[in-house]
Amino acid sequence: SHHAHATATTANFFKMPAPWGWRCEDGRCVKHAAAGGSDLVPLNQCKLTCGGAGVLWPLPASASVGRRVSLFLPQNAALRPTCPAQVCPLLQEAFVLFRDALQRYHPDYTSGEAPWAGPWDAATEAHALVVAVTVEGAQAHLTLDTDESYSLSVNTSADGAVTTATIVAPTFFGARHALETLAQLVDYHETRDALMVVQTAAVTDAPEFAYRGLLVDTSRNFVTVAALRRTVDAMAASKLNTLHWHITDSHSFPLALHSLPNMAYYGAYSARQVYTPAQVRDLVQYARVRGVRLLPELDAPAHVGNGWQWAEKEGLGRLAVCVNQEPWQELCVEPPCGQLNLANPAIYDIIGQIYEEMLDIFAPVDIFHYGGDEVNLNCWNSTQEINSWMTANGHGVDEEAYYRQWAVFQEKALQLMQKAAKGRKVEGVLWTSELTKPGRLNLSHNSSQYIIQIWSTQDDPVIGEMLAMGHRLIFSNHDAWYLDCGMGAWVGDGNNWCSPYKGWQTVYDNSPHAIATSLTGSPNTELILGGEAALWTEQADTNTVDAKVWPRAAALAERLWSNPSTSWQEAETRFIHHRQRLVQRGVQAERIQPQWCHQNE
Ligand code: CP6
Repeated sequence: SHHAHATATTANFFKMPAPWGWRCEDGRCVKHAAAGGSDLVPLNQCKLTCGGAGVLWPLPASASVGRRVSLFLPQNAALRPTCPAQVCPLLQEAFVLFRDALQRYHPDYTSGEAPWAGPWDAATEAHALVVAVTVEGAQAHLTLDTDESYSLSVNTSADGAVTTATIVAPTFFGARHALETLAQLVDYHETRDALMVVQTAAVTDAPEFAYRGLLVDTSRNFVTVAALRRTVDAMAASKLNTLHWHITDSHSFPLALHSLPNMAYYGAYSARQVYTPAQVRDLVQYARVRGVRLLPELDAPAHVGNGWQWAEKEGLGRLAVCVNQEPWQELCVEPPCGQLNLANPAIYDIIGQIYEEMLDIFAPVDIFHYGGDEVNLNCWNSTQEINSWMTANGHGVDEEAYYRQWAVFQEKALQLMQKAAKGRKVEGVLWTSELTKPGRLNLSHNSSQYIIQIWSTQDDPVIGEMLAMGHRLIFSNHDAWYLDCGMGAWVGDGNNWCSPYKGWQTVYDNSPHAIATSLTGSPNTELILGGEAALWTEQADTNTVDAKVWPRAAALAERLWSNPSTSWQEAETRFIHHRQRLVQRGVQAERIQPQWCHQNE
């Protein structure tokens, strides 16, 4: 072609066909070593034209994608919705986000509309992308029963003037996922300054697991609402559906409650480092249109401390004991510690009030996390007030007596939640702990109603025990899905309690069904709700969440959405591509490898 002998100048540089271009041959991208020609394309376009399943993340249950693309401009993408009245506004919002994702494919995007410049030929300017979405059901909030499936088919008129993407989904949540998949079948065309969309595709898709989560701790270090929003953006792009917000812990209590303002007044790191009820409500809505539920946690009876001191000054007695004390370091893992004072009945009034306001500002809450991890019996037993109370009430002070009172605490917490929920069903989650060992949890209620979140290693017999007891499980085994570690020892005591950094490969290859099968001989498909990666923030804050979480949490996302039978090697190219999309969404995701590898694969 006439391009072949063109000479690169700084003026024409970016409009020149790349001499290192790619070509599609038998469904594979083939590197073209000869000097440029018009059939040579950058690798991203080659991935699309060579069968766009090569760029999808997480991999759909079934997808076939045609090789041809059509050029179009983002202002010519239009929604044609069919939906129940309750979900139409959500769908409209999701489509605005879809259009924004398209704008972000432009390399010079900064905000709003990208600087599209052309010039374009008439066909490109006239081409329309019609997105016809049918949502069948009226469900507007995620639950564990929500059907997130969808079908997506892309077809293009014979004259090439209109590409129609037809989406059918039982719920808004499935339709929203379909828009994410469709956005992945679009990319920027470098030399034409336009978008390209595949002309044909057929995708049917549904998640393997209903619960696909990410924990963010905002107590050890504060994380701004803006950073939480970015986290939700990346979750949406990866089809994760639950942001488990470990809001409070012993270190700080940043949740500003109208009913109990003293909690944050005493417990926040500073007046700025708080979440107001209005900010929380906004974030709940922000997440909802992105297909994400917020799952609030109030960790108790351990992992409390700062924030609870006000009660003593107001004559309510001590709500928390061992606060900021170090002798508990060994089991608490870290100072400053604290645990609720079992001997003070006021703790139940206070957590009841906190639950009530949390249900209000996070409404509608379908799952609540009670924490319930890492109680240090030494703290309770060596606190005179508690020790005397145990004896005076005839409980005794041996180890099992304390475990029983811990179980009584969880029972009361559950009842307070039920009262606060006013008849609505709120599922409850507990961490694995000494309490979840066989025989300790069951009191008057049927304890298997708890969902148990596993944080111990994948070989821990507790997993089999929990399944035998009929508990539903969320996997967060720390040997694969804890994302916090990596910088070595922390706090200057040489106690490096973190297990080593988990690469995305480790995250990807960790399979709940495989773990359950190895422990019990069965994948226990019904009881395993899914999994969750965790960012504890002893060593992370606003500035570092993006790179610590992403793209590794996207590896989790494919494990939980697609549950691939293959391991990470098969996924690497797609993963690198998805990481790039996360960056385009404004997330400062970690780099996987040099760009050189990507261009020379
Ligand atoms: N905080 C709380 C933590 C941890 C847990 N709960 C934790 C324990 C061990 C490791 C990492 C984190 N920091 N509230 C356990 C669920 Cl390795």
